[in-house]
Amino acid sequence: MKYKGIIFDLDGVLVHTDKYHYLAWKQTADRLGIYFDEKINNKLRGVSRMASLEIILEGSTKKFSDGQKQKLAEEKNSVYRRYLEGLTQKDLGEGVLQTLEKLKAMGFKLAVGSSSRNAVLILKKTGIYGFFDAVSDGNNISKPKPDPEVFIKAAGMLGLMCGQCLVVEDAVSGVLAATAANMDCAAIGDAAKHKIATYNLESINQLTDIVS
Ligand code: B16
Ligand code: MG
Repeated sequence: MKYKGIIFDLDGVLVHTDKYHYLAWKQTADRLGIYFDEKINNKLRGVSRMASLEIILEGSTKKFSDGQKQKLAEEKNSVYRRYLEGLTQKDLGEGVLQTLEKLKAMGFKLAVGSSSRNAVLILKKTGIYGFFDAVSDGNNISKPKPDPEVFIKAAGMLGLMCGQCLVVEDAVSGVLAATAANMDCAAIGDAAKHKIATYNLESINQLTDIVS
C-alpha cells in the first residue's frame, strides 16, 4: 500500500466545532464592539488561537497589550470549552466513524495533527480517542500551520517517515503544512475547493478507496 499512516486534522475533518469557535469568538468580539461574522470565522480555520485573535482584532482601532490579548484568548477558550462539554458522538462528521473503523481494520496507523489545544478533550467527548496511535496538537508545537511541524511530529510519533503518511485536511493552511512536510494530502470541504492538494474529496467515505 502507498501509505502506512494517515494523519487527520481534527476541526473541520473529524468533528465540526466551527460553530462553537464562532459562538465563543462572537461573544468576545461583541463585548469589544468589533464586527465579526461567519465569513471572518472562516478565515480562522486551522489557524492557532492567538493568530485567530489577531485576525479578529484587525477589526478594532484600539491597541491591545500582550497581557490583554492573553486574557481575551483565555476568556474565549473557557466559553468554547463549555460548548465542548456538550459534545457527543453525534458531532462527528458523516462517515467518520465508519471510515476510522475501516482504516484501522486495513492496518493503517492513525494520528491526529491539529492546531487545537483542546484536541484530546474533543476526541474523548466524541468517543474516537481510542482509534489513534498518536495525537500531535497545539500543545506540542511551537510553530502553527502552515508550518509543517505538527505533521512532522505526528509522523515521528507513529514511527514513520513523512513520505509514508497521508494527511487529511479542511484548511488551506493545513494543506500547505502537509506539502511542506513532504506528505500527500487529501483535502475536504473548504480546502478541496482550492484544488491545491494531492486529492480533493467530496466525502470522507472516499478515503478508503484512495489508500487501498
Ligand atoms: P484551540 P484544527 C484548529 O483546529 C481550528 O481549525 C482553528 O479554528 C482553531 O483556532 C485552532 O484549532 C486552535 O484551537 O483554540 O482549541 O486551541 O483544524 O487544526 O484541528
Ligand atoms: Mg481543520
